[in-house]
Amino acid sequence: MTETTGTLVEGQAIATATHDCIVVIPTYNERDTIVDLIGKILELPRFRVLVVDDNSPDGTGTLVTDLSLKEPRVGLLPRSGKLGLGSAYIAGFRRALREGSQYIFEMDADFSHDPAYLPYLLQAVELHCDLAIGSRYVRGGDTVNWGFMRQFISRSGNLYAGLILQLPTTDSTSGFRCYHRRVLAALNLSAIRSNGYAFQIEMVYRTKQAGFRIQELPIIFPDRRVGKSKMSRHIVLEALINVWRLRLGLM
Ligand SMILES: Nc1nc2c(ncn2[C@@H]2O[C@H](COP(=O)(O)OP(=O)(O)OP(=O)(O)O)[C@@H](O)[C@H]2O)c(=O)[nH]1
Ligand SMILES: [Mg+2]
Repeated sequence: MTETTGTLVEGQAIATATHDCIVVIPTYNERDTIVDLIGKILELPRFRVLVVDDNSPDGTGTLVTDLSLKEPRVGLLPRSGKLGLGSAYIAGFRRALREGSQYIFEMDADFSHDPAYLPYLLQAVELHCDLAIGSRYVRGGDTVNWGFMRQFISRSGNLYAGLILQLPTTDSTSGFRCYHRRVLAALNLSAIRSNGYAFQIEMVYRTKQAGFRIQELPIIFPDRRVGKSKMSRHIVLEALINVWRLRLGLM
């Protein structure tokens, strides 16, 4: 299989048998954390990193470019401007599939997702399921330093989506995940329209509809250490509406 060769595709080293895991990290203004985070991930020998940066005004992309020149396990997918989380992941997934990665992870850049959980998500997919989700709302999971409103929006949004779409998950908006490549290869990525939290919900729904096994694992999720949140009213509204669009087969 081409997955295990080490030749170059479009200037990027493709996955090898020893580096079969890739963490796709979308970034917009994450210069304070991205270098430390990548360093932690690279301590895991099987892992590579692909940052999808939307031309961050704070120079996140430049930092990642500098790292990628020294470290072949780091890649950058630059985009022209802030085009949204969902489309950043789709672009990253396509690249990861093309490069032959077996295990394709999603992760935020702000250290809310502790890289120490990566091997644990990987093990779940290697042994038991096709998609493993780091969950704040299963037993053993939790959030730290969240205000009442943030808790309320996240918990009620997850209940709402779970009920309407009959999801097998308690934390369907979590962006800390490991997909086996067979899931992303089977889904029609061009049909995914959601861009904010709705993107994560839509991906769980489509993964379940396609008959794949999904497992949640508990994570402790602290608030971002530094930098600014990209959550907006628009993102919450998109999620509320798209859940019904999915349910009614309109997207
Ligand atoms: N490429 C790209 N990345 C984005 C975009 N919006 C958010 N991100 C990244 O997606 C990840 C999650 O965004 P966050 O702002 O942390 O969202 P959140 O965790 O719900 O909210 P906070 O933790 O409160 O900031 C971070 O790594 C962001 O930099 C976007 O439009 N494009
Ligand atoms: Mg965050």
